[in-house]
Amino acid sequence: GGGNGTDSSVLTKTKSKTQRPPMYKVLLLNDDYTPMEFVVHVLERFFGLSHAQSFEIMLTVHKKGLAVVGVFSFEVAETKVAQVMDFARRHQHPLQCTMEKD
Ligand code: NFA
Repeated sequence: GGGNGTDSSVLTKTKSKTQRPPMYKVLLLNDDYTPMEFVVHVLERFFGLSHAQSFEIMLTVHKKGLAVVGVFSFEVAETKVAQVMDFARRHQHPLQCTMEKD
């Protein structure tokens, strides 16, 4: 049978895979009202991206409707989503940020 047992005539190896934590994509969603400069600022501030990278991702969100901003562990992704949502809410912008399993 399977594994490394002695119960069958055909021996198959059981590959021991090192366990990695599941990763989560953080997504930014387009809307009609949040200023482009605000989105660029969010990307620089909470994702440590350069101004050029931030501008590029902002334009992708604007044109395609959404973009992946980064891929993180569950805890880090959750924190980034909460930070962005809170910052947008405090500035009264409808910007939406969410996460999904990679
Ligand atoms: N679509 C927004 C605008 O035209 C800009 C924007 C980009 C909003 C990315 C949200 C995310 N002002």
